[in-house]
Amino acid sequence: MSSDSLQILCTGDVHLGRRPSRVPVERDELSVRRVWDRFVDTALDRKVDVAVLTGDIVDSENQMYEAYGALEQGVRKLAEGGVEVVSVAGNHDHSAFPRLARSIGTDGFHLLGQGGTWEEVEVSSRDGEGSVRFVGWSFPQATQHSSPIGGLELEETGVPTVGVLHCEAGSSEGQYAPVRRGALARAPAEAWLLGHIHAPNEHREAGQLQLYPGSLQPLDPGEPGTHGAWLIEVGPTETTAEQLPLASLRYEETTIDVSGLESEEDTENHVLQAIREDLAARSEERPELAHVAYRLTFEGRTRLRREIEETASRMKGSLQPEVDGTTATIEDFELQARPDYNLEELAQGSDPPGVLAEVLLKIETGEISDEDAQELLRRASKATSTVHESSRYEPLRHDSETREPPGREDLRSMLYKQGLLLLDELHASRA
Ligand SMILES: [Mn+2]
Repeated sequence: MSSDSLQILCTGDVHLGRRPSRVPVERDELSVRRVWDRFVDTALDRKVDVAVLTGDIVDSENQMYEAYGALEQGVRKLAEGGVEVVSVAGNHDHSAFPRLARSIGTDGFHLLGQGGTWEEVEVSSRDGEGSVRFVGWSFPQATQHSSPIGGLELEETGVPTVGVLHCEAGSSEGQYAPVRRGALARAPAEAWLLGHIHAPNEHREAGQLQLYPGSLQPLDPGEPGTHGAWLIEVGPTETTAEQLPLASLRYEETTIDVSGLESEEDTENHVLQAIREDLAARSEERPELAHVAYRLTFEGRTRLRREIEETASRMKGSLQPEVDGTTATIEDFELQARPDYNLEELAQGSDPPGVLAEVLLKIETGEISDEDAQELLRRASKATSTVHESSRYEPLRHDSETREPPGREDLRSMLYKQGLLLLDELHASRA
């Protein structure tokens, strides 16, 4: 590190108080708290100049002395160890952070932009050779429907500048501080360190770094891949970012080809071997990884679809192999493997399997001008809409992923899969 650059360790969306879903609950090393402690120790060990927290460090309000205590302890430890802490509040911890600011005071801890205003602070490197200006804005309440960037007035001073903000970058509307990337890029700043989106994303807009560090520990299967903190170096000519994979957990999506399998036992061995091989590679690459939760997709052609379904269901509940200290579970699976019989041949017959095969071919090829296929889609659409509109599932309609009922393509794929399972049944009962 050159003497006039400044090192930052950055994280956001830690959600202290939440538990990662669909992993063994008794495993303490998978808790968010443990990885937060690792973040604090890493900042101290590496003697970084600043720790930046981009919001949602605590999961939610009026809860959990435990979660708040972990935040307070970590921040104190950093400040006392000579690491300046620069933070903003997110939608989840809009009141936890101001409370922390009141209890810790300002020495070494900077909560920027309380009450939804913009605020600056200049921090020097440990050796006093370099300094960086931080500018940030905090959520004043749990939602913010307009872009906060309009209120930012930032003078150019010649000091490298880093913006810190919890927001939905790249959105023009939303309830969590929607901000256009172009608007961020127009601010005279070398980099933006952002929070709210849990997927890590190192984006450059017009040469400006716009970094989402992502959740520190992944919290559910929707957060696959490598997670951890980010090391940022702000130098006189460039700003670099590097991910430090501190997470003890990984959600992984893996495809397994089941073509050519002969028996149920074969299936179990094949799945186990695929997982052990993947696990060995990941464990060697990252010895501190404690657990991988796999979501398996079975592909290929096989006559063992029913057997694979049963075997995988059984393994999902019980399997827990270990390789070099890293354990694994099957969190879920999807059977996309196709039967090994020939639908075209079957469709020649006029018996029930023949009629069903004919309909499946039409659904598969998308030949939905056919009247029977149309009628099927209509009925499927009606059935799923009824469920979707049920008051019981009302909360799901607030989520962008489940706001709309299944579309035509989803329905077609659902019908196709169900049809194949029905065909398997017909075959089995005939054999
Ligand atoms: Mn958030």
